[in-house]
Amino acid sequence: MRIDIISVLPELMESPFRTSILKRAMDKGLAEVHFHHLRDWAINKHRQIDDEPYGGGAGMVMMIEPLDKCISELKSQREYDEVIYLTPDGVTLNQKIANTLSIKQNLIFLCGHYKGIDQRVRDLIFLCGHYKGIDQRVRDLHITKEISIGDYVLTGGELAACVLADSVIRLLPGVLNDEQSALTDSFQDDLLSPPIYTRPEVYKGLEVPKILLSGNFAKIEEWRHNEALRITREKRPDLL
Ligand code: 6GU
Repeated sequence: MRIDIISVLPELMESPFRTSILKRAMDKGLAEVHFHHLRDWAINKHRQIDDEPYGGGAGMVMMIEPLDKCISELKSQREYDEVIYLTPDGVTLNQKIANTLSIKQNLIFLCGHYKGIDQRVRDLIFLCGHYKGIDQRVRDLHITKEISIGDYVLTGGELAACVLADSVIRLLPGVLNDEQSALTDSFQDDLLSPPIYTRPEVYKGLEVPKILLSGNFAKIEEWRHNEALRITREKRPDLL
């Protein structure tokens, strides 16, 4: 999988991909993440990429032209399965979306900043795939999905892009050591995970459930499933 991330602050996203599991995924060649500084497609020598909103008001708006140039250039190099705009008013990320994206080849993530991007870029989403109806000069400029990572506001889409990339990359075959571990995640079958324990069997009087020491794997699986149901009912009844 290849992810191209477009941002005005790519440096904000460097360390997550240089650490631990994501780093190993990159080192093994299972995932490639490329950062693109939007200012490299700026419209003038001041490297301008944003401007004041028409009609007045607070904050700056990311201009359409640098976005068009940047996305068009990337699309001239390879085909992309999705162009995803990270924005607090997008569809809320969940495990199902991560699963769906994890089987794609090439993705573009566009990080919003300031007040966001010019609405004309977002309006093109509705024309996705219907090239006939749109002005050919903007045929490369449509985003295909808008994703949020939750109902709160961040300073920009960069941290959200890292969250989205992490949720997708960890699902790629070979990224997790124990192939099973993504399959038994919370949410993977719409249930939260059952409790887990490790040595010692007793710590200051706190005991591990006896069933887990029994060696009866059928019973253990049954116990885990029932616990997952109980915990989900207790903490997230909305998932059931
Ligand atoms: Cl994708 N961007 C920003 N700026 N804030 C967010 C978000 C995205 N998702 C949740 N909050």
